Amino acid sequence: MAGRFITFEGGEGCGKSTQCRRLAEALREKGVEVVVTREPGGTRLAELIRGLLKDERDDPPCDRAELLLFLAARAQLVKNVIGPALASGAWVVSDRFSDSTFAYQGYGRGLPIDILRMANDFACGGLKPDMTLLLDVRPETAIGRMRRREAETNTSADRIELAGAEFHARLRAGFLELAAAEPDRIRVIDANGTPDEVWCQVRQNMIQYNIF
Ligand code: T5A
Repeated sequence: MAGRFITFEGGEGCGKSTQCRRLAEALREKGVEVVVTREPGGTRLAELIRGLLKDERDDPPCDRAELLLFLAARAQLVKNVIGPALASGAWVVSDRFSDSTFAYQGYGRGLPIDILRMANDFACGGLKPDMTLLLDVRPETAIGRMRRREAETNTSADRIELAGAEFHARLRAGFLELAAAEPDRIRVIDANGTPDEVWCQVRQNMIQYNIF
């Protein structure tokens, strides 16, 4: 079977990483070769860029610098990891990809979407996911999960997580608008429930690939 490129998207605390892991495990149990990655990150250079983007010290990147850093990380990830994996017939499951740029830097930061699309196409050579699972959660659900995780892991919110309620509301609306524009590719999943409830919906969306 040909490789597929599946991405998970959503706002903070929506549970993407949890469902990425679960999908990868389930695919491997079915004998599918799977490469799991995340954005920003997934290569040595992209992980270094991730560190720069999350740096909490003074002189945070301005909106355009932030965009270009995300795109540089993506260009490297596509060239060195995602492209070769798909070419070899493996499935790629990615925690975030281009739709995060449109939502965060476009709807969130207010950079023009047409420029983002052009720059993003240049960065990733026009590569698009076969399917994107958008995990949609109510703001109060997301905040509750993030606070719980901070308490459990003794960490604090990062620069982007702290961007404020209005920013996060624009993000959520932006993601839903992206999904409405491409309903075949972007599937909206109600991610307010338990991990098992969310997984049922993820699995349901995989049915078209005749895997489960
Ligand atoms: N970004 C990224 C941009 O601005 N532009 C871009 O182009 C790209 C690619 C990445 C940041 O960069 C921004 C977006 C982000 O702000 P990150 O650290 O990778 O930073 O952050 P996130 O991608 O937001 O990932 P998180 O790990 O913070 O959140 P997840 O992956 O959504 O959630 P997950 O699975 O780790 O779960 C969070 C907590 O909730 C629990 C988990 O156990 C965990 O404690 N949980 C649930 N609890 C109850 N019910 C469920 N269904 C649960 N699912 C998970």
